Amino acid sequence: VRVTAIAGGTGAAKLLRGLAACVAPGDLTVVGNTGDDAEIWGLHVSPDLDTAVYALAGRLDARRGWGLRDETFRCLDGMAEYGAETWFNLGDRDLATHVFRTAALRAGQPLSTVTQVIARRLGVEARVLPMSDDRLRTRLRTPDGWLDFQEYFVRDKTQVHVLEVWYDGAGVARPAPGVVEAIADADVVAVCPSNPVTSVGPVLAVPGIVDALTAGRARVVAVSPIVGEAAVSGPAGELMRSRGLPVSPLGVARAYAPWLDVLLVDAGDHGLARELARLGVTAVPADILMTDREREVALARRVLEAAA
Ligand code: FO1
Repeated sequence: VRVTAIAGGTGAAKLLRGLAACVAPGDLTVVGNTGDDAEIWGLHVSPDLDTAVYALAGRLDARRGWGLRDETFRCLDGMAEYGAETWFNLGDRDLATHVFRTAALRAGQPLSTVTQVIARRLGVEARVLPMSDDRLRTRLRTPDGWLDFQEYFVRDKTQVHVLEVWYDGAGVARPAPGVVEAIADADVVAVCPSNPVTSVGPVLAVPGIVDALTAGRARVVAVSPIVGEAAVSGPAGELMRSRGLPVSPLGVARAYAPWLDVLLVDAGDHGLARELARLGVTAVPADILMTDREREVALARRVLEAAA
């Protein structure tokens, strides 16, 4: 079974680990969000690509859900001594990834190539692709003006009111090489339980990706990042509201409806099955919280079964 996963950050990492346990490595492709990418200290940081790669390499810090296990932050301390901004916590070993990536990008390599090199060097056999090699940035309008995603998420800890979300560069971005093919040739497209607005939204904003999802023969299965009327983690609720979407699995289905076949929902939300069916989406109850490794694998299996 060929599986292509559309992935954002922390929630995605868990399902990706589960999928990697169920699918032959050559049959798993990850299409990662780059709307969260940021320039920190002059370095190109791709948080969601790195989260996917570190998770698949078995090196993700489990408690934080980002960065590397057994990390140290001595460079960060040094930057603080120089009075640099240190709200974005770059670990020492993680820095090597950003230095390596930035140098390759400056030498003219596309992000997709350097991502693949990083993944291979860390022993990841699945293919990890950025959604695009072109610059696309998620920006958020607040009463005090526009913020980059990481300013909103990390620096301001999401404690600002969001009026609008904008994908800067989406009009001209092209899917990275292999992305459209990975969707078109997949048997299953898994949409990870990531924020529909700031993790999956930027991927869908790249012209050509929704067309590939709509035209493809794959069964498209999403895992709801919402249980009841709240996000499992992060600001998905507030951001869905800013888009006029109900904060419920129904809102997730509405965001994905034209091409979504199946939505895995918490058992307590299965009462929404009829309304979901009206959107053309089949609700499948599942244990979607992935609180341990066995549940990650069990949920991945459920995704594959639901697709079959
Ligand atoms: N998230 C935080 O909440 N605080 C941080 O200081 C932080 C640093 C960081 C460094 C590298 C990296 O790859 C990710 C990092 N993240 C941090 C996570 C990141 O903001 C989020 O994973 C995503 O952008 C949302 O999916």
